[in-house]
Amino acid sequence: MTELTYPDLGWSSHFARQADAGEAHPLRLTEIHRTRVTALGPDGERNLETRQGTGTLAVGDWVGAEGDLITRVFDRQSLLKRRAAGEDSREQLIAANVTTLGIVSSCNADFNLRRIERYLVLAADAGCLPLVILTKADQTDDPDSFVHRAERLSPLLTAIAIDATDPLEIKRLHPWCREGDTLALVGSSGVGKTTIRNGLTGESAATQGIREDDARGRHTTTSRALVRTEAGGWLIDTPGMRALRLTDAAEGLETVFSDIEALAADCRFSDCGHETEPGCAVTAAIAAGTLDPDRLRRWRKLRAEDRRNSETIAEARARDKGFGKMVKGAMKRKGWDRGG
Ligand SMILES: Nc1nc2c(ncn2[C@@H]2O[C@H](COP(=O)(O)OP(=O)(O)OP(=O)(O)O)[C@@H](O)[C@H]2O)c(=O)[nH]1
Ligand SMILES: [Mg+2]
Repeated sequence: MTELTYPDLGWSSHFARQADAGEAHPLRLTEIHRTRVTALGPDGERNLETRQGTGTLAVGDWVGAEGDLITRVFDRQSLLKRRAAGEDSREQLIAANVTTLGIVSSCNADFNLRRIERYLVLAADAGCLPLVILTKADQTDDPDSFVHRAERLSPLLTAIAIDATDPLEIKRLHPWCREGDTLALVGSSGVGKTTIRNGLTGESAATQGIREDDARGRHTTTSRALVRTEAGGWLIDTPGMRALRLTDAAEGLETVFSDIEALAADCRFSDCGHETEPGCAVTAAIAAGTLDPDRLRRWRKLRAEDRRNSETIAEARARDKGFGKMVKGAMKRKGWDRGG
């Protein structure tokens, strides 16, 4: 790889302000493994270790290190996180210091407005711009209809339909991955994230054919990685997500559903449930036809989910603490805490 400068790596005044005089050269994390991470600096790639465990680090993070040991993580410009899948209630970091979240879906059965909207909340909450990338435009007669339906979700949203296997069409994504930019790709398995990655970087990372029956792919990419694009910026490819579970996303919800939140502020009662209360501005807007009842339903659902997931984490922590206290108490009663 040719020599990289700090601006090449995405370093900006946001991070420079946090650096101490005489601090060792900061590095950017490109891959995270169970016990070690890979980092990139102007001098090239290095393996680093951490005392805290790698769970609190994200691909795209800027870190300071002494020798091979990470000593600090710079405050992030943006952070994408979700609640882990399955019974696990932990928060999982997806990527850090991302400028644009590329929400990848295809012009086929994968296209789902509710899922895209969920990713919009993720982007707004993380503090990055959303870009909807609709692949497999070559497999439909009317890619524009997919673009229009996606863009109707938010006035600030850009959607692009491309054939990701066509190098010329891939170039339309260059404005989002120029020098200093970091574009992270998320979406279901098989939608073409790695195909876009290969088109933008000139690499040939593994992609896989999808099953014909349900338009869903097998998981081909198994870990996240920060890679340089030919346009000069960075790209983070991620493994396909079966379900995105939001966590602590109240701010993102407020941004994506700002119209409903603004209406709710005009309700007569501050704790209005927008059901049958008198003086409800939300139900009035639905009656007047200015608010889509489906949008209200989606907002309710996401908000309920976010509250449930965010609470679960707090509760899990409280439970852990409670359990710790109980164990300590029992040990004290048995005299085990005095080394007996
Ligand atoms: N015709 C066509 N095929 C595409 C397009 N984008 C991706 N594909 C194909 O779809 C399949 C899956 O693409 P991948 O890039 O592996 O999908 P992915 O999103 O990285 O999947 P995971 O790594 O499992 O999350 C491959 O066979 C690609 O060649 C497109 O725009 N048009
Ligand atoms: Mg992939």
